[in-house]
Amino acid sequence: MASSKDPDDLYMEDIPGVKEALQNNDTAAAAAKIQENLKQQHNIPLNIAITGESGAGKSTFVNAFRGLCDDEEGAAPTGVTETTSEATPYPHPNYPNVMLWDLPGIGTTKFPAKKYLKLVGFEKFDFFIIISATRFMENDVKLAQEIQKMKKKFYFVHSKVDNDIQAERRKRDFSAERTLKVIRDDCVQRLGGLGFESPQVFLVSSFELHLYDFNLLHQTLDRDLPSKKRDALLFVMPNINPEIIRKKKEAFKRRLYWLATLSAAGAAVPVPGLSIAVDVAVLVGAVTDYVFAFGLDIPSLKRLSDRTGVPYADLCAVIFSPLAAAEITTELLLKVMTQVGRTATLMAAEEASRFIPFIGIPVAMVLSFITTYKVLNAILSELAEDAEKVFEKALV
Ligand SMILES: Nc1nc2c(ncn2[C@@H]2O[C@H](COP(=O)(O)OP(=O)(O)O)[C@@H](O)[C@H]2O)c(=O)[nH]1
Ligand SMILES: [Mg+2]
Repeated sequence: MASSKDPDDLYMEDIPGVKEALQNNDTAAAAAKIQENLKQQHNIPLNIAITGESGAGKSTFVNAFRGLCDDEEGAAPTGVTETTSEATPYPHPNYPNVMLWDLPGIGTTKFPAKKYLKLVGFEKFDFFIIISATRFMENDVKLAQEIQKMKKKFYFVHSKVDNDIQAERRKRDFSAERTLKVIRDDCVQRLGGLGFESPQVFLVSSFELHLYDFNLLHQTLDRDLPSKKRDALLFVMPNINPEIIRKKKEAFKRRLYWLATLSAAGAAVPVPGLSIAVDVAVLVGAVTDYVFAFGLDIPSLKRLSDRTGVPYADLCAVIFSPLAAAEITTELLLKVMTQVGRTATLMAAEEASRFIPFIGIPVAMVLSFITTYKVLNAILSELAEDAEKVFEKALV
């Protein structure tokens, strides 16, 4: 971001007209604008194309990215010979606005790159991931060049790197680092020979996304994506390290401001035990979002258990928040909010009051803002901590 401003402050200015509406005491208009904006943020589409030769590991990557086992219902079929020449969309289970497209290998379609891209409908994709399990081929390069011409982004991924490591491990002077460097150099050199000067190549294992370059791939995509699409990608990222979890928390924290303002605008029902009135449906939506992004909903936890072999009960055992591994209902959320609201420290109040951008609003509104901010912030922190504990249990 080319601004020296606090990113939180930038967020505050994001919804035009809200501040004015509140200053004019038009709380209904302010609430409507915020709600509309939150809804839009939630539905930002992201279409990711996965391409590469048959057997490269495209379908396996699509499943791993979505946290699915290869034999699960809704998973892309793997280890099968491609029979279709069309791109197959696979929505993320928790965020159907994010779609992974399993593309046929260009070789299987027998089309030149330009025609192939037209056939799969290249316009709709935000970027392409070109996968190869062996060496990148002429087809891969031609495709990349054509994608570039279409002003789209692409990323080279060398898959099944766990196999490479496994094979090298037998050698006496084995070093994982050195092996990875050799593979990377080889890919780069090969692509150079085919006409691509110093390309970036990511080494990935779909069976072990938390190792190797998958995290680097995310960082690179995050940097290249337009800012409004970054959170969409972030929220579907598997929890491959504590850093991802922290980033998710920060992204949600920026949105807290609007949720708190919404409750300050007060078009809502009162919460017993707390001196606030909130739009409970919106809060249920927000907290469900936290739980989904952290992978703490029951289906996500079950999938994680299936993928890692760590029993579901063991994963649940490290969870603290009553909102994780549970169905989030209005009743449950109100109960948790009341409990958290009573015990949440005042620390967050100061933090929250820093955000209130309009002076002269009624004290009740300020209180409502701060309370909602505090309560949601406490819930968010608890869930992030749970996500970290689950991550540790499952992968460390
Ligand atoms: N060891 C290992 N095998 C993989 C990996 N990705 C895919 N495979 C295997 O490679 C084979 C082909 O994978 P698939 O996803 O069907 O390839 P596609 O034809 O490109 O969709 C399957 O047997 C997968 O299990 C990986 O990261 N590591
Ligand atoms: Mg496939």
